Amino acid sequence: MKATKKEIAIPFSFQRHLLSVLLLFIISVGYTQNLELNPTPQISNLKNAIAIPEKFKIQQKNKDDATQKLLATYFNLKKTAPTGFAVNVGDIQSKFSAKLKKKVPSKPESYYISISKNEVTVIGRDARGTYYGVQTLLALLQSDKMPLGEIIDFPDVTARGVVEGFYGTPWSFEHRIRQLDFYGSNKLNTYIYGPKDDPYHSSPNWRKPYPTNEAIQLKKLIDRAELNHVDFVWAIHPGQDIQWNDKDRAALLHKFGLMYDLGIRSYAVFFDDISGEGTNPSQQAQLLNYINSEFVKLKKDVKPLIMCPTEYNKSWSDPKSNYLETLGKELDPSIRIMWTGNRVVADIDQETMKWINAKIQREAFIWWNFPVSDYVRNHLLLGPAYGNGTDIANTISGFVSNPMEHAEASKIAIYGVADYSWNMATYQAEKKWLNALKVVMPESYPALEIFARHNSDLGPNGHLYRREESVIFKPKADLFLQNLEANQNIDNFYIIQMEFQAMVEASFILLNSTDNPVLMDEIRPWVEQFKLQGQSGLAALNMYRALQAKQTTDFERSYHAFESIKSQMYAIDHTANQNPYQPGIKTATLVVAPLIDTTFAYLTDAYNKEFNKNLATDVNYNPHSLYTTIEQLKNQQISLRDRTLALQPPLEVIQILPEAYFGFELQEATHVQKVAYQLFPNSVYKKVQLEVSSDGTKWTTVPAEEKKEIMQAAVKQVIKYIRVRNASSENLNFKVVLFNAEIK
Ligand code: 14T
Repeated sequence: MKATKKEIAIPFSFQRHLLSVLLLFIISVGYTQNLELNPTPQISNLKNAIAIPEKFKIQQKNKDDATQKLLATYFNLKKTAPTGFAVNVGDIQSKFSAKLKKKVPSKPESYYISISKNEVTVIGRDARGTYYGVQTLLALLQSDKMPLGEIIDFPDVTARGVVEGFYGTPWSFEHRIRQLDFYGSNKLNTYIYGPKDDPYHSSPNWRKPYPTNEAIQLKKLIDRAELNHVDFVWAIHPGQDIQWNDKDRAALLHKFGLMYDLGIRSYAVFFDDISGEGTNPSQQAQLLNYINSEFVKLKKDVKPLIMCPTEYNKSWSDPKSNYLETLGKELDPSIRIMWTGNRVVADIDQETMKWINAKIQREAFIWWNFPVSDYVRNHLLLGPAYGNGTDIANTISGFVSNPMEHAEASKIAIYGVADYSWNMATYQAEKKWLNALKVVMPESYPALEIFARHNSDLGPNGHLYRREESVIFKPKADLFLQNLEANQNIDNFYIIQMEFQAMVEASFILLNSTDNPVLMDEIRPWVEQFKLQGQSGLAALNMYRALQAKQTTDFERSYHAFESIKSQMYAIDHTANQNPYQPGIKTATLVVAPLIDTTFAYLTDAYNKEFNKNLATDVNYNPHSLYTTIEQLKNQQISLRDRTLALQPPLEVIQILPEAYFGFELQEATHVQKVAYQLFPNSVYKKVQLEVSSDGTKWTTVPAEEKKEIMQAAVKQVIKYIRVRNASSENLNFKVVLFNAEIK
């Protein structure tokens, strides 16, 4: 149990009663469970519920503005009743009995609550602890009954929250406001503002002040963060063009000063995703130490600096460079260093932490790249937040989640992160996930559950990160296919049918729901797609029934219905969410989609054989493949849209050795019309060649012309292979921005 942890000073009186508390804890678990407190309190010893009091006598000892406003959302503070249920709120400096004060853990942000028949007392270790105590009290008041007893609570991890650090459309002002409120009520204390697409965060405009309108908006967010006791960490990303000189040093300090005037009291400097001079660890350390001594320390009210290193994950850390060791040695020990784990996208365990902490000589600040979807933008990641060790609390200085550009949908994962980082040992991913669904959709959560259960995996991707999906349904789908393909009786036909029906019904319910329109605005095209997908499943099952009964008319009707549904799905995939990276709308890709497509192909084939027909067995199938020698590209997806075959471009810089290449292998020799590719920087155009071949051995160079940074070539040949090859003798580093071929 938590009370035995040695780094937390537990009051002596409490230790004496450890055993009885343990017993009470076990007895009260059944009760506290339906309270759905998030995060789960460390020690809650609650029993004997009373009716929720109606008249409150507020005895204010609290001076914190945020807590005051929070109390005012529930209690009438202006006109408190002379008698009634007494509410005593204050921090450890306030007037409370020594006996009660002793119960407050010594850890920052901790609080103690005692509830009796006549009164409740909330004492915080500090202002934030008091605020959290009141959040817990208000959550208790939301339930049907008010429990009696006590709660002793404190966070496991110092900094807990979210880093808005993804590529793509940054969150809107309204979304950020909703997020900050959500963090407050779930005891998350950190919001790191670092959207890759804010020009004033990154090169070259990091030096400039925000224009007035942007500054006004930011100020409002900063105030909102304060109201929620969230540290608004403003991040700067100067590495791509920073000069290691006094001028840029001053520019950085100046920008920090401007942000200070807007109300910022926490800062981060990101050196991720850069190349060149900016990556030098000694220079980075010098600059940060300078900011630390000339700004952070002088201001007194500024929190410790956070930095994101260039080598921010193990797979990118070059053993020869000594980059991380240099930071470890040279960076002031008060500066926090971020880490994403063994890979760019990874879950964190003890091993991960041992490795990195030894190198950087401090506890790494975890940047968890979940549920971020900027490298699989056609998917929604709505599953539970699982996979991180529940034994790493003492080895990290922070834990923040990098979310999806869909802010509201990201709350499902963030809710779990709030619990995980507050109380790791008791964290149950699945249980918290179910609660989260209720929180984001208080009415339609059963429908959301069906949708979310089937929309959690990312599909194959360059980061090799996958999530479980359709877990309960998978064995049923497997059994169905096994029986189908063995030509055996399908015992669980109705179970499969019910699932497809549930998909359709859940979609209708969601599309008509009003309990979270903000969420629906984000996920609507995926729900539309999911509805059609369920309907396509039902059509496939009808094909099965018709084939069994040898009803050819019915079979062909269902077959054509299936085709028509697929063509509607194709239309959605080609109109909604048309970003240049992973355009389109994909749903239930891990289990449900293959089940439906395999069933359809199998049945059509069987029908063709039995009735001597020639119906097509695949719909929307892309027969072409990626053709490359470059490891970093091998897991990249390719798409066929209308007649254009396209490589879905990765975000990162690709290393390409002499003679290495990337391109397409077409299913058969095909008439290729136009090819276009864009690489960054453009200077590499001189060093690569566009080539085509009909057998993969004899290659012909195709001349290409640069138009608006894009290389374009008219091929007009029947060929099977097409590629861009490094024709120089150098190792090239570039980003593939675009590569596509128009085929007949
Ligand atoms: F800074 C980091 F810790 C980090 O993870 N940076 C980015 C992040 O902004 C992005 O959302 C995330 C998921 O795509 O991964 C990092 O992005 C990349 C990934 C790459 F492979 C940036 C450059 C890359 F080469």
